[in-house]
Amino acid sequence: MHLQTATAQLEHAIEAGDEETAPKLAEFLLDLGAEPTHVTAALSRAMARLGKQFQRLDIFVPDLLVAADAFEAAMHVIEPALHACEAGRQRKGTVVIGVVEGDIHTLGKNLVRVMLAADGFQVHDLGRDVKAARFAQAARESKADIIAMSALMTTTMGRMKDVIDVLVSEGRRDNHRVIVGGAPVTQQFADEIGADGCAQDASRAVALANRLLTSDRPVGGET
Ligand code: B12
Repeated sequence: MHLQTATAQLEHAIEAGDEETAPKLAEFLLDLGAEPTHVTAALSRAMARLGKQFQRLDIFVPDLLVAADAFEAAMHVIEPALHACEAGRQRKGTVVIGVVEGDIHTLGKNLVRVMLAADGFQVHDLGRDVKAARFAQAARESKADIIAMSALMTTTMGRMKDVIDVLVSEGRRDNHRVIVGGAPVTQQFADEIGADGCAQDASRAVALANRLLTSDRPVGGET
């Protein structure tokens, strides 16, 4: 089977919520010599299409749930491949990552986590529905260089500012870089809430994290 055909079939398997076929096709693509990021891009495209169908009421929450399971199953195959690509890299900074309070969309955050870890960052994943105080506490305890927040809904993205407010009120804003992302998050929004940057996908998130750690302002400092 051709790379293009297998990629299309993988996207179809995600959209159909086929938890058994999706990882097999992901594996097959890797065997064909596809880059792991080629596969993750296909997974993301499928979810984006589902989002549009969901918005048009062509599909419903249970459809998204089975698609999410298929996505996760494929990611289990991709994750070791991503790490293998980056094997031998030296440890970079520490990142605390999570999905903000009220939000349970984890797939994007997981992809960012996996790619940051594969690039050599030490990543502490706080999971989903994470309260502002918890982000701040975890960052303090792990002396995180970067706090990475994900939000997928216009109704929850405002919670990102709460985390920055906690850091400011504790006098620790300068100890950590703050990066934000998720479908509704824009550069303008990141600027408005005083974040240090945002990125539209996991590869750009990794580039952003690297860029921030090599710029002037010291981070991960004293608590
Ligand atoms: C899958 C999905 C679900 C699944 C999530 C399963 C899971 N385990 O994550 C389930 C079924 C649980 C779900 C539930 C709901 N969902 Co939903 N969901 C989606 C959907 C279709 C795809 C999201 C996704 O996983 N994308 C794939 C990943 C890979 O992409 P991503 O998340 O965007 O992440 C990438 C980038 O954004 C970036 N990124 C992400 N995080 C970060 C963080 C940092 C720091 C950086 C730098 C970058 C970065 O990099 C990632 C990788 O490339 C979106 C549609 C969409 N367009 O986003 C709707 C969507 C987000 N959901 C929506 C809604 C309304 C809901 C529900 C309220 C539905 C309901 N009636 O119950 C609930 C909310 C539950 C809650 N409290 O959170 C709306 C939100 C509308 C809004 N207000 O903004 C959307 C936009 C659908 C729509 N078009 O209406 N959902």
